[in-house]
Formats: sequence, C-alpha cells, structure tokens
Amino acid sequence: MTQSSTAGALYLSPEMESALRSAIAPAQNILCVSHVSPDGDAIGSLLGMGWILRHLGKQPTLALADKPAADFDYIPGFREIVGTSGVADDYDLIICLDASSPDRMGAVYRPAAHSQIPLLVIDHHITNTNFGSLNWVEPGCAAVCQMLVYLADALGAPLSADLCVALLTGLITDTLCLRTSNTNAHVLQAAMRLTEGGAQIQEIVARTLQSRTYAGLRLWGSVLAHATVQKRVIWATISLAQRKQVGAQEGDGEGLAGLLASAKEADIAATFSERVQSGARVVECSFRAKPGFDVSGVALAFGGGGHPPAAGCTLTGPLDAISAQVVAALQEAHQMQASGQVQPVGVAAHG
Ligand SMILES: [Mn+2]
Repeated sequence: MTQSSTAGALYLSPEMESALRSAIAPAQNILCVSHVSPDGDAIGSLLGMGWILRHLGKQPTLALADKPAADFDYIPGFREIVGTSGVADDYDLIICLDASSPDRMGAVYRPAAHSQIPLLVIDHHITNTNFGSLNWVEPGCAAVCQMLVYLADALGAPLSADLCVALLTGLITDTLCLRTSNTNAHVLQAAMRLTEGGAQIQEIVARTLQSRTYAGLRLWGSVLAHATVQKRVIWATISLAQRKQVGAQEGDGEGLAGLLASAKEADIAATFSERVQSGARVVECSFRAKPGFDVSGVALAFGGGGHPPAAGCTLTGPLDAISAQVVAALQEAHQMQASGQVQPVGVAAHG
C-alpha cells in the first residue's frame, strides 16, 4: 500500500478520474480560485493547479479575494496571483480549491457572471457542501496539495520543480510539518515524491511554520497570560485593543490555537480573535482538537467548517459573549465525545 499508484487509486476513483479528465480536457481558459484569508494549502494548491494546467498547454488565471502573505513569495508563480479586479466574466471552467462552501471564495467568484460556467470543486474538508457541478472531496487527504499529486499523475502532468515547491508547501503547512493526526504513510509518500522533485521541507518550514513577527510573539505573550482552561477545553480571546497595544498587523500571531492545544490539561483548544471585516466587527473562532476528539461539528453548527482536528467559524457580535457561547458548545461536545456518546468523525475512517 505504499506505491504512489495505490495511493492515487485509494483517493481518486476511476469514475472520478474520468470525470475530472472530461471536465478539464476541453477547457482552455480556466479560472482557479481558493479561499479568503488564504493559508499555505490555499496558495500552494492554487499555484500548483496553475503549473499542472500550464503543463497541459492551458491558460489559467489564478485569483484570491485576499492578498496572500508575502511569506509565500518563494513559490514559483506567486506574483501572477490576481485579486478580484483581475477576474473576468468569461471562462471555460472554474476550479475551486480548498474551500468548503461557496462563500469561502469571497469576491473572486461572482454568481451573476460565473454561475453558468462549470465549477469543479477540489477539497479535503469533511464539511464540504458539494457546491460545484463536479465535486472531488476527499477528507482522507491531509491537504488539497496531496490530492493534486494524484491529479497530476492522472492527467499526465510531470512533477516539475515548480509544481513540487507549490504542492509541498500546502502539504507541510496543513500537517504542521507532518505532525497532525491525519499524517499517514500516503502523506509521507506524497511528501517524498515532492522532495525528490526538487522541493525542500526545511526551507518551507523556515519560511512558513517557523516564521513569526516580533509583534506576533508579543501578542501571544499578552494573550497567553489570560488563557483559561475548564472542563478539558482551553481558550483565549484576542481583542483589537490587544493587537493595537503590541502593534500587531493582520496575520501577526496566527497559530495560537495550535500552541494552546499542547496543554496537557485540555483536549480541545480555541482562540477568539476580534477582526474588522468589510467595515464590521467580527470574531474569528479557531478550534483545535487532540486525536480522538473532533471540533468540526461545533464549527459547522456555527456556520463554519473544517476537519476533526482543526476547524473554525466567523461570528458577528461582542467578543466576550461569543467566546462564552462557543466555549460552552465545545465543552458540551467534549463531554459527549469523552463519554463515547458521539463517535468522533474521521478517526475510525481514516486512522
Ligand atoms: Mn487545506
């Protein structure tokens, strides 16, 4: 079960493979999009899809509603990513990567102009709403970038160095460097092939997971001082005032939920971060769970989504009221899961 062809067959059925070929082969001008607040898997899969399509002689437009962090500018093709203003009305095909619902595409997808165009959804979120005209959703894969290794094989696109750097970025960032509970032999096999193709794990880690700003570290310091643990759930709130105090910009202090989840006293971790989104105050909720626990259900119940070990949602309202309400839901979910009343999603299926 360690041959790459076996892994491809496991996550990409012959039926899906031929459906993907039929969708992509006749298309020439293709719009590729990923989600708002793009992370490494969003940016890596977007740029990787671009390289796959170029290898097939097609013209991709790569678009993101939010500007990607400059940390990722080492990935070949990074500067070709366009914003909302770079998106036209007319394409042969739209490919949406790593987004679990249509709103996650943000303003780069305009229903009035685009709803008649075939929409191919490629995603690994168990909470995906299957909003495309063709949906390849594989929660068994640790990253969309892993899925694109199998897609490249299926379409006969070579794993060039450009493509490998893009895809290994998403695989390394989504698995926190091959450490998450969904990191299995197939993930390692994919990482090995991408490494053989010219990408380097240590360089990607140094530029992404191990790269923080001083303001971000100071923000962690002030926030951690007020972290609370109760009923095996640990959480912290991050207000706009706290950000301002340490001079933190958008993106500074990311990843705190993962750090909180290392607490021995907790199985579930959450951060509640106050943000301004389109002029309105919102609270970005980020959840992490230890193996055997599942936070995707709570995220979905609050209109968000994600994976069993990592999920989130965005809510409107006062920071304290929202954190109190969501923490109560997480504690309730924890109690149910700990007592075995609810089988955590994904553990049996993908373990
Ligand atoms: Mn992802």
